[in-house]
Amino acid sequence: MPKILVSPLLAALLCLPQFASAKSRTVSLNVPTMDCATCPITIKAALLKVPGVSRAKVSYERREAVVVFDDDKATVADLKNATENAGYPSMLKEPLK
Ligand SMILES: [Cu+2]
Repeated sequence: MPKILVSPLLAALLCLPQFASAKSRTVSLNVPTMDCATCPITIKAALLKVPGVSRAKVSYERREAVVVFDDDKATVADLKNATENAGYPSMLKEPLK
């Protein structure tokens, strides 16, 4: 096998078990009480502290937080608790596929 092909293939194989074991889920939360452009920073930090959350994209314009998390480690209730404890109650908007 040409050497140039070996390392990407090896990297892909090494990464596979992680992707296979984590059930990644994406949800969208309504966060209606955001009232300025720095609110999303607070909310994002709170969400990223929840174990299992890998990504959080918070939009002030849309009053929305899109969160990617591991279904085995976190629940939607955990995410809602996190935003609420940061001062921003939220509710599940819609399950994204
Ligand atoms: Cu604010």
